[in-house]
Amino acid sequence: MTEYTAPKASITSAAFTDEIREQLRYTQGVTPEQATAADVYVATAAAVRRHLMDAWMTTQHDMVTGSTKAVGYFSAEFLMGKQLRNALLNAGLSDQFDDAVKALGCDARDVIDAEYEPGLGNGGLGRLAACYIDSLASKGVPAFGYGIQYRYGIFRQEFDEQGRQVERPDYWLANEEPWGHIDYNRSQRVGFGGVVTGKDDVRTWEPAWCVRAVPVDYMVPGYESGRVNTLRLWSARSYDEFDLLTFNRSGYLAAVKPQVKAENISKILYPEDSTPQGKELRLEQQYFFTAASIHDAIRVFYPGQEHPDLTTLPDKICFQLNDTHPVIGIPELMRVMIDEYGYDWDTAWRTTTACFNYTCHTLLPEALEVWPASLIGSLLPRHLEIIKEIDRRFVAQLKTLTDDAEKIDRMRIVTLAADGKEPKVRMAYLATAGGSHVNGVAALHSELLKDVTLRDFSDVFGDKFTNVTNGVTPRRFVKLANPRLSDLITDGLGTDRWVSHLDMLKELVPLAKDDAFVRRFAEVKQANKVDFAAYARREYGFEIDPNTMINSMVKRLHEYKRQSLKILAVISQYADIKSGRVAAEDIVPRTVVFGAKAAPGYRMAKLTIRLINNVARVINADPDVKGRLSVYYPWNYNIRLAEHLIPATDLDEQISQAGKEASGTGNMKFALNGALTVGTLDGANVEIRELVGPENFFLFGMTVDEVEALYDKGYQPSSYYDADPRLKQAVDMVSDGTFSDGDRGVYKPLTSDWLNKDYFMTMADFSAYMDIQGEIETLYRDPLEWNRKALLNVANSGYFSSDRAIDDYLANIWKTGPMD
Ligand code: 26Q
Repeated sequence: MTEYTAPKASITSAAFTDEIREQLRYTQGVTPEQATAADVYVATAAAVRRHLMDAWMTTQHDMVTGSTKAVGYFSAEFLMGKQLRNALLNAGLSDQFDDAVKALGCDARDVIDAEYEPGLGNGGLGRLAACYIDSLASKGVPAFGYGIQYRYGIFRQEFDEQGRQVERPDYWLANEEPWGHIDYNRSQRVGFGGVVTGKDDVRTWEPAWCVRAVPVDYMVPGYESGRVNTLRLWSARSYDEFDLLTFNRSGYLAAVKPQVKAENISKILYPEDSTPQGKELRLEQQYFFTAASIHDAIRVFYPGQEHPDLTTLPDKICFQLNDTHPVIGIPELMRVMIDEYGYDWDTAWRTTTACFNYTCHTLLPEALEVWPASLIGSLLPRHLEIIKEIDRRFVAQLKTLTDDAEKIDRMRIVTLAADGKEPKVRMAYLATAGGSHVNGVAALHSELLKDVTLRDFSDVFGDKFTNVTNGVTPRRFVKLANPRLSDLITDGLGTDRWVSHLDMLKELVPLAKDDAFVRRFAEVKQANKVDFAAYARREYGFEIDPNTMINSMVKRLHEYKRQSLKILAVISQYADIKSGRVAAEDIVPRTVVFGAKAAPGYRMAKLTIRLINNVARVINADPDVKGRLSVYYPWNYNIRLAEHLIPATDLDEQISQAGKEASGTGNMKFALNGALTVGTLDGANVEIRELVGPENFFLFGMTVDEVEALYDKGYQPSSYYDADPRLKQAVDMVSDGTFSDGDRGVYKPLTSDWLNKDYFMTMADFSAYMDIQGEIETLYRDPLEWNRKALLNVANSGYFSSDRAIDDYLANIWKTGPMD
């Protein structure tokens, strides 16, 4: 495959400044003198879009007329982060922008800050989708991202006086949003409810109500590829079809009710990130965006054709299902082909299974999506019929392959109505049966998927299963977030090609022997820490000492991720100093930074947040530990905070219970930015450790097998509490009111869970976790050696580029590549 590179935007700073001025004047209607930073932001965004427009149109044209198969990445979440810097970088306009804002008399930072961060995702899965569409565009692969333009993104997190999480609505569209282009002329009709009529072979679905799906298009510019793909996010609108009868009879409010119902569909992102709740609205969202997207793909690839040959669809586009959220797309494509275009079942099934592939992001059984058949039946009656028929044929197929009746029952897509339980539809099974490939997101995870979660399926359809280890985009998370490190890398390698060929970082390995280079690396880290301290002061009012070890744990708050383990270790170290067992001068000064949102209904997670905040309050106010140990919990962890914190971090925490974190992607971002990891053998940690070298990774804790064995043996968390006085003291301090102004009741649910249930075995791993701290401190006392190892983490983490992950998808799943 040849690399297509369009000429870089060659425009002078003066010309770009004029373009911004023109946008200010003719779009915003303000003079440069009147313009605020927010005005300049909007004008710059418009100017950048204008620059990308030709490449965008060429890309779309080439995609439709060319012979390269495209990718449709279906995801309920795209956690994009702010767009301006990234768009400038990929449009080749970064320097021009810096000059232009100066010429316009404003501060680049104010302009960047004026953009409100879109939070259309919960965490890892949503951010992964954003990284992947960046890589697809950067490789010149024809691709669409398809999702939902929620009106309210992930909630804004605040903390109250008690340290409790408070959720505030995130109305990100309150101000002008210059990136999305609403295309009313390419809307799609999506139906819901109603009845199905007709004979067996000709069925007609008459929906009871319809929603208008309006696409909002975002340009996705590739880095140095000259290509600009599309992220198409659907917004739900109502058709202005007032039922006049209703209008006359029950008045205006009743008449606008359907409007409200329609527009509700894309109103809010569900803030649960792993325990799906069977909410009707959630299913409506899923069907809404997948149906609109499938129809859109047909419109795009068969323009103006009344009788398209849909059997060629798999040659034109394949659909990647980002977890089970878009799986309802499988019966939808079946329905479209059979009911709308008259294909027979077998043809429709061949086409559908050739189009779809499914990525699983979990191992937690409770996170596998399951819908009551009755709910699907009332919302999507035709789809339920089709799902049942898929299930019927699937069971028949299984009977030809195995005699094991129990196994067949276990594999049913629609569960049998047994023991008074109503039938349910298992979306992961539907995805596995209805697509060509199933992949996990890290080597260990993919193995466990085959061996545990989808074991029966891998026995029967072993060929479908594969692994694609996650990756992150080096553009946003290294080049933009860490300009100092980027310059050092470019200097070390003598080229900046690494930004799109991240495996080149390997060539830094020899430089880890060069003390002078390691010192330069250390200076970069130190400067980033100073920057972060300033940022934390400005944004949060924190006084962080950049001369301490910055030790970060940022991710969603979940029991399996074990923020509890970290906070107990912090408490234990605090207790060591308070009791005089350890002299404050003898510990390595450390600043622990947490960042995490909890699902609003997740009681244990929210109580953990409260605990962390109160531990921070007590420790930071205690003169006995001042300058030695401090804890900060900046609220509302988001992409922007990640971009500031990650480059400044010395030590990253990846301490989930082995076998629970599918992959993790924060771990990759930290390693690429020269943090060392303390972690368990879980998710992608396993591969990070192998690649950076076991000597450059702080490993602790039980393995998957040891965890299993302990469950089997009968796990008793209190025995660990009894056996390790450090653990006992830490837990007791949580119980005795030290962190709740003497109130012994507040954390009872937490402490009693730790001692009696502790499903994720925090107690069992505590001692090992404490023991590794000694090693961490010893190494940190030797800055040259610490930084040498940190540099080796950078040098050996090139594999974790999302460009490599996309190469794997292209080669093993999608079987396509860059456009000619
Ligand atoms: C489903 C149904 C109803 C409501 C919510 C949901 C829902 C929403 C989001 C379920 C799961 C999610 C998100 C899951 C997620 O982010 N998983 C993470 O994916 C990362 C990318 O692969 C991995 O690195 C993480 O290990 C995994 O936890």
